[in-house]
Amino acid sequence: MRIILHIDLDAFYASVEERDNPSLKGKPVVVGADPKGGRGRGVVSTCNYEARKFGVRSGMPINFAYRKCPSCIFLPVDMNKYVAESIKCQEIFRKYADKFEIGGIDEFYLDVSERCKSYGKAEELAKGIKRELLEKRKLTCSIGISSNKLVAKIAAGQQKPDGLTMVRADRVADFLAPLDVSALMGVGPKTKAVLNERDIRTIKDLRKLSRQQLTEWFGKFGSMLYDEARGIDESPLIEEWEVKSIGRQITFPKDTRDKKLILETLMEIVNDSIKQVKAEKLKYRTVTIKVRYEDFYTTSKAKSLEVVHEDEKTAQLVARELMMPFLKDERKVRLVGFSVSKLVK
Ligand code: TTP
Ligand code: MG
Repeated sequence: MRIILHIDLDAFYASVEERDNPSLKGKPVVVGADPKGGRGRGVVSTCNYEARKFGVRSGMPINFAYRKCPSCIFLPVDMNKYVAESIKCQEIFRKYADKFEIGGIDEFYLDVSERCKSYGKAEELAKGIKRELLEKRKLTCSIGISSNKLVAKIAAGQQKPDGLTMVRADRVADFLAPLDVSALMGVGPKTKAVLNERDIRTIKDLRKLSRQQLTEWFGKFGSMLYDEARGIDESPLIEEWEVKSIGRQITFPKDTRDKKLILETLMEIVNDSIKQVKAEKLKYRTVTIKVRYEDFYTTSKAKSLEVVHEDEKTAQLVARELMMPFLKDERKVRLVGFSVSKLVK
């Protein structure tokens, strides 16, 4: 039998900003695009729990958020800072795991089956993780403990922020029964609508359907849903390094057609990005560049390399080659971007 922990940091980007700027303490904070007094474009990345009281949510257009809470403090997204913080947190969490999987920038799975022979031990371990995170990084997280990834993740979301929810193997079915079907992996608005139309709202309702019925409606995913509704999930932890990409972009102070300036700027961000790649002991396989013209038309081009690289030289050459055709355009350039992906440890 396995014991799996799921850790999800609370209001991650906003918590990092609050920690680093104590004057924000207790105030509603939104991290995302610039609201420009209600005329801004782009969305909310996240917000702290104070801002959530006003109805602000991740993914909401930033000017909606501004209307809901003009007194909120709006901060830009500082991705480099959050990536660096995520890595610091991982260093803490990894020590507590037999196997470790990165689920996203602020979520992690820990298989602790070998070191914890009981749920009681796992609960103590989880408390230790929370203590060390608070002490060393001044952050809080919510942890779910159960017999697989699916239920551990759902459990982690039950008592946010700063929660700890343990669902022993024999309690899984009861724990899931009253929850909304959207709690399950892969059930988005579309699947939920199909189910709700047939009056299926909770996971308990979902269990009334046969595997065959669900497969008819949803194909292979239907069969997965049948298992999920019963809390069955055998999927192992995937330990591979999974940071999606590392990159930068720069908007020129003035739109420009100056090829030299554009290429120099591109090389600067190439070098910055590769520095980060090296610092994180990664290698890259794919190079992407991005161009936005004065009319905001935005385009990008990528190239995948035969083997992985870690040097600036290759990145510079490929980035330059990818950029050349875009410099033939009549339009002035407003922004250039660069990133590497397919990263491996
Ligand atoms: P989440 O863990 O979904 O959200 P959160 O950590 O901000 O808040 P919670 O306490 O509910 O866990 O996402 C982690 C980070 O990912 C979040 O801080 C910002 C980013 N993010 C986006 O940029 N856009 C989004 O739509 C979501 C959901 C998250
Ligand atoms: Mg989170």
